[in-house]
Amino acid sequence: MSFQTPTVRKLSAGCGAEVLGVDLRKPSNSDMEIIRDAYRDYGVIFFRDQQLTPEDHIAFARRWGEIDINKFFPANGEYPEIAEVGKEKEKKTNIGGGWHRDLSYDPSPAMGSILVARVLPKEGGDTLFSNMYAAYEALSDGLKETLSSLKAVHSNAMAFGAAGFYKNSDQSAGFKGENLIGQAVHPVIITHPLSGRKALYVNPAFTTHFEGWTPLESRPLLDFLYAHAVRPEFTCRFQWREGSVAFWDNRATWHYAANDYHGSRRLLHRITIGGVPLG
Ligand SMILES: O=C(O)CCC(=O)C(=O)O
Ligand SMILES: [Fe+2]
Repeated sequence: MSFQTPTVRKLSAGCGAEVLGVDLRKPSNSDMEIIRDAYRDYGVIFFRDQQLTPEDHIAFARRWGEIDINKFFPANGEYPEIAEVGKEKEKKTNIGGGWHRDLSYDPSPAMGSILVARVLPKEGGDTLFSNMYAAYEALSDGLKETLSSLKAVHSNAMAFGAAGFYKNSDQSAGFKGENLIGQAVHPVIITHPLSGRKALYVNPAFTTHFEGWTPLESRPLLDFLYAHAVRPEFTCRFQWREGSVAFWDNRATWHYAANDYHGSRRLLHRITIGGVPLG
């Protein structure tokens, strides 16, 4: 039991917050309420100086919902619930090295992930996030209106298929499931299931086109949205330290893993929590 009240401190005006003064091995009910509110309000939250074993990581994740076991990433041998997000020192390709939200190609896309630092480079390897509520809110009324009637197709083939990015990179040996590709259709603007707020939902890694439009017709508007969505005002940048934990909401944010630590190893443990269909 912790007797301290956790403090929530924004990481930047537009995105993310640190929740300080909580031990994730044994959060009290009131700690959980503060964490839940911060998660809903900021889209991504960060913790410092944690000491989570893999079992603690799994137990904390289970408090949020069912664990989604990743079809593509290498699992940690002993714990199938934990995906290994890593880059060995001789590799050049990292995981998540472009702006994206995870798993938007699933019909019920994952709620979010809890990422725990295990091995960090001496410098570099930050993770950036962008707030898709802010991105939506900053659009003109005219474009909001146009987007509100559109749906988009999301596919994992470009990233995880046999001809996809990872299978044709120096990370290919670690990836599996290239025969499990699939797609889903979601509204371009979702109403977030926890906050009730509207958020932009297309993303550069997985969205292929607007439903009923060709990929070529879709490209210019998607490209505009992708450039808009990562305006610095909507983003924050998290510097990992030993003991750091990030917990993001895939529906409310995008993320980007900076690939600026060639020659060093980096390893994080990720647990993903299942989600619901989006409307
Ligand atoms: O390594 C990171 O910082 C994030 C990688 C990523 O995109 C993910 O785990 O979903
Ligand atoms: Fe990711």
